[in-house]
Amino acid sequence: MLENRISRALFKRAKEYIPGGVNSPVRAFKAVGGDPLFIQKASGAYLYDEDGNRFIDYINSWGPMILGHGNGLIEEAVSAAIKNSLSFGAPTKKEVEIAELITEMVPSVDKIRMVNSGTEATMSAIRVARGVTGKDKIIKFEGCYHGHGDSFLIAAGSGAVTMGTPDSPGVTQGTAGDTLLAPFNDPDTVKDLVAANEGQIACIILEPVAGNMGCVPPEPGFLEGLREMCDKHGIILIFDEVMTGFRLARGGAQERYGVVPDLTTLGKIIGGGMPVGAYGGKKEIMDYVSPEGPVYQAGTLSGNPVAMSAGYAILSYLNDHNEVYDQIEDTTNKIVRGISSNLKQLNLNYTINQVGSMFSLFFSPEKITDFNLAKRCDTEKFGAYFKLMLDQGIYLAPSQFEALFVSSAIGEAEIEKTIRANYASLKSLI
Ligand code: HOZ
Repeated sequence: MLENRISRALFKRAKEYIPGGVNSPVRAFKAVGGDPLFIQKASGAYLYDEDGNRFIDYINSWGPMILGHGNGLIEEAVSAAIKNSLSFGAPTKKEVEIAELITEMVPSVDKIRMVNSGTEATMSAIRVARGVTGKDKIIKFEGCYHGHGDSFLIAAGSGAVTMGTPDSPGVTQGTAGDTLLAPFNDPDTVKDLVAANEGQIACIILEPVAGNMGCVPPEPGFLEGLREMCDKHGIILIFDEVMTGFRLARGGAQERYGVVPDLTTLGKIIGGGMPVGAYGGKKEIMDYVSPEGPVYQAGTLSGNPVAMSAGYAILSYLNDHNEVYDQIEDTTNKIVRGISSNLKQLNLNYTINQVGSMFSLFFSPEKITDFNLAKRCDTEKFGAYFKLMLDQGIYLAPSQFEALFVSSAIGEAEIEKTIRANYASLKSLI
């Protein structure tokens, strides 16, 4: 059993002053039971909590730490930037350099605007889509999560579904009415929605590989079909690549699947662990953004020099070291193969989804292609599994409805330990 006396005491204090004791809901461990661990530090593949326990990290800050924790390059870049002050609220050279780099790495992006989080990026992107098209409605997919902007908290995945509030109170009916919903991987419903709302739809937004209902890949032809539909009806296609950008390939899911969106939202890896988001796309669309165009969006800390330095350091590294993608995919393949073999040996028929270095073990025998199927998983069993893994030093996302992220710091020893812990955990659940 894990010794977590200090974490428990901190959680008790936190609950007095912070709603639910956390600054982001999934962290409260509500979906898996028990008290959250308070993390003190991390290094390479490992997290260390306040009680001195060590865990192999499969969250990696929900994606950004693709090179593991404490990467020297990023730390050096941040230290150098800090010496020049933490913030200016004025343009900097680093902003130009990172914009040039991103447009090189993600060819669909001609121009990019930096913001502070993925939520800001998606909120701004749909505003631009509405401004450009003069239309109000958007189509989103059930179980996709695009941050906590009002328009997206409808059938939302991630923490919203984990906490049982996929449709959050506080979102007005007017806003909700402009968000049309389709099941992920269901082009026919999208077609029907487009036909029933002809001339009213500004954009279709999706995670090209969903990571917020667990990892759910697009079925063959799904992304291509959306691209065609958008072209035919003058709808802007937005790929939310906050999770997949710079993770599934240098150019994100759009490179991996060869489908080009009009707008892309980014976050997580783009800041190397600092709070950063961004949205970008075709020049003619991005030129609608203020001060070039009429669509307003601004931010005091946008393009913050420290965050830009961290982001530039990690992106330049990834740009020059494409082999990282093969390495983390290979690591993930090994883990997934090990878990599959455990399932076989134990005669269990759970489902594993994987794309590159993202994966999920679903406690369900069904093929998981959408939110409804994901929701049919045995979440109680997942909770028990999560705790058993934690007890053996493996830190998974504390919800069935989140993808796991593999970093390049995970080596053979960690792979073996993870597979062994998975076997023991699954066995004790039978
Ligand atoms: N919404 C994030 C995962 N999809 C969780 C972020 C966090 O709790 O840090």
